[in-house]
Amino acid sequence: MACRFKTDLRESDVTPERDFINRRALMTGAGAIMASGVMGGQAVARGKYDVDAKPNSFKDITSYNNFYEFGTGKGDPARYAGRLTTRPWSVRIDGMVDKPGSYALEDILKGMTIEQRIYRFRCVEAWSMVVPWDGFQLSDLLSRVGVQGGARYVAFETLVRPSEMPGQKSAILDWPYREGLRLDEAMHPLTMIATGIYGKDLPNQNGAPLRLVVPWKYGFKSIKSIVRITLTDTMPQTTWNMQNPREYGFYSNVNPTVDHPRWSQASERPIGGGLFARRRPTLMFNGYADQVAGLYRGMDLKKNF
Ligand SMILES: Nc1nc2c(c(=O)[nH]1)N[C@H]1C(S)=C(S)[C@@H](COP(=O)(O)O)O[C@H]1N2
Ligand SMILES: [Mo]
Repeated sequence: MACRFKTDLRESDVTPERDFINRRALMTGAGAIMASGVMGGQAVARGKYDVDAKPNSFKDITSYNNFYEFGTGKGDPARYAGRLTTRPWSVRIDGMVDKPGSYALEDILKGMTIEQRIYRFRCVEAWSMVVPWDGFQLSDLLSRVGVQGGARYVAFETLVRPSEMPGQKSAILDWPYREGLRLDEAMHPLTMIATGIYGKDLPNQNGAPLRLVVPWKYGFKSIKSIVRITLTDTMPQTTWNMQNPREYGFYSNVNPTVDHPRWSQASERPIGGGLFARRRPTLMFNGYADQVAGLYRGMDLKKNF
């Protein structure tokens, strides 16, 4: 079973205490999940994009969530998302692509290498978590459907199903939840479609069966339970920008020097350390500046917030 990071391995990267990191690979066809031979067992390799921080517990990651389709409270998704039917699931991929269509999740996963990455995930309300996501690069999927020359943006939409998503019975947001990326952001190797956490299928409250993860942007860019991906030549509408354009821009890069109108974004509270845990300074691009600053060279990030 091929593992993308095989060539990145060094002896010094192998840390036995991280044995929960069983890199997974999806078996073609059957959809069975198998730990990759190289990485199975006790000693586990670190990935190229692991952050140097202890991951949050599975419990933290799955009990303190934002998913307004299930309510606005942080505990609502864990309480109500269980009723969401996530199989079968398909994603419509359309717009400026060579092979538009409705793709069954099994077909998307077929042949896709599932990698694991330890990402720092930061919410706009100034809390942060470290999550061992499983998933694949969004660029792998986009390359498979063939992005046409004129495409410049990627738009995403979440499922609308009020019968299973009680929050959608109210108009707190204009459903479907929408997000968007510039094409180069979407094609960046850090940009991931997550399908799991800690080697398990993605829990519903975290956006099952597939959600976006953009680790250098605020959490709200990472749209959950995706049913549509559209390639376009115009900047797409995004939920939080539609809701409050003064507070939320299209880019939403983690940027400690740009305050949200109602709160500072210079520091963050790590989840899991208790309510009174020491806040820590927020890093530019959530700590991923070396990898992504180049995407924004020459842009005024105070205007393009
Ligand atoms: N469809 C949908 N996606 C969503 C949201 C939402 O309300 N609906 N909330 C966003 C916000 S504000 C955050 S911080 C993250 C939270 O992800 P997590 O619960 O996995 O930590 O999901 C984002 N994706
Ligand atoms: Mo958020």
